[in-house]
Amino acid sequence: MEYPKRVLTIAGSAAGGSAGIQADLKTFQELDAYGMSIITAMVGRHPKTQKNVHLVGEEAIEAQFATAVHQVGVDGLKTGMLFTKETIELVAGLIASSEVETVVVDPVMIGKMNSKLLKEDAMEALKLKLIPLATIITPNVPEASQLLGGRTLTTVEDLKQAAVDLYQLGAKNILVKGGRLEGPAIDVLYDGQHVTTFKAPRINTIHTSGAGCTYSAAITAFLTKGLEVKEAVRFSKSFVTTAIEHGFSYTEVVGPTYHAAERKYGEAHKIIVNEG
Ligand code: PXL
Repeated sequence: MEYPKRVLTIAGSAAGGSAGIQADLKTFQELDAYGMSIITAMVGRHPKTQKNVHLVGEEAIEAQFATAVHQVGVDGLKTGMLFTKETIELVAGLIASSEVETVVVDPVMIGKMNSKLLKEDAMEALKLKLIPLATIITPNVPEASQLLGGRTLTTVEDLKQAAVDLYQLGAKNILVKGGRLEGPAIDVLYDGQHVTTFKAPRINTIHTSGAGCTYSAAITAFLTKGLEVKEAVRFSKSFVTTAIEHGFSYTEVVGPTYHAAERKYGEAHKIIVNEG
């Protein structure tokens, strides 16, 4: 039997199950990858203190890394919410000292409910230590804007320029996701030579919690299976678009995307790919 590829997420636990580690593992499972996790922080609001982010210490992160990377072995990994400068530096050092080649960095900064997922003083470490190790980074519009010092991004042309400029940070591929602009959901990929756009229809829903986590987890799984970057992005955008289309909520607030949607309904969204 051929074993599934081993994929690792290094991210925050989202107690509600829609985002972070939980979204990543559900995505890995749907795409037949063997999911592993390193929890860097736990997100869950305490009813009395209102504290929302609970950190995991350095030793625990190192221990999880040793188990996943040195004991089981990792074919590809992604990073999500790392929250502090110290965690970013630790994780970047661990990745750099490993032989893992497929590294997807989702530069998570702000959640859908406006929760803060990265401390302000962590931005430099993200740019200087972690992003240069990446096969691909996957910022959304606010994240790309922050990485570019607060630049306003409103059109697809702006996203193309942003992708080209972010390439200077040292990642091999830049995917700027345009889901937060108006009109169709157009994402822009720059690989150092060519700009490619990926277009999906806009889906009229508020239930998109964890969509970014799901997208980058899918990219990690597809890259680890050996797909070229463009193909991995195309398949992943299709997967996340179908998951968004079937998003739902158990509560009155923003709910999860439905990770099982593509499998359950046998649908895959057609993504329109254009060069230049
Ligand atoms: O969707 C961004 C995100 C990532 N990681 C964790 C989160 C969230 C959003 O809430 O909680 C742990």
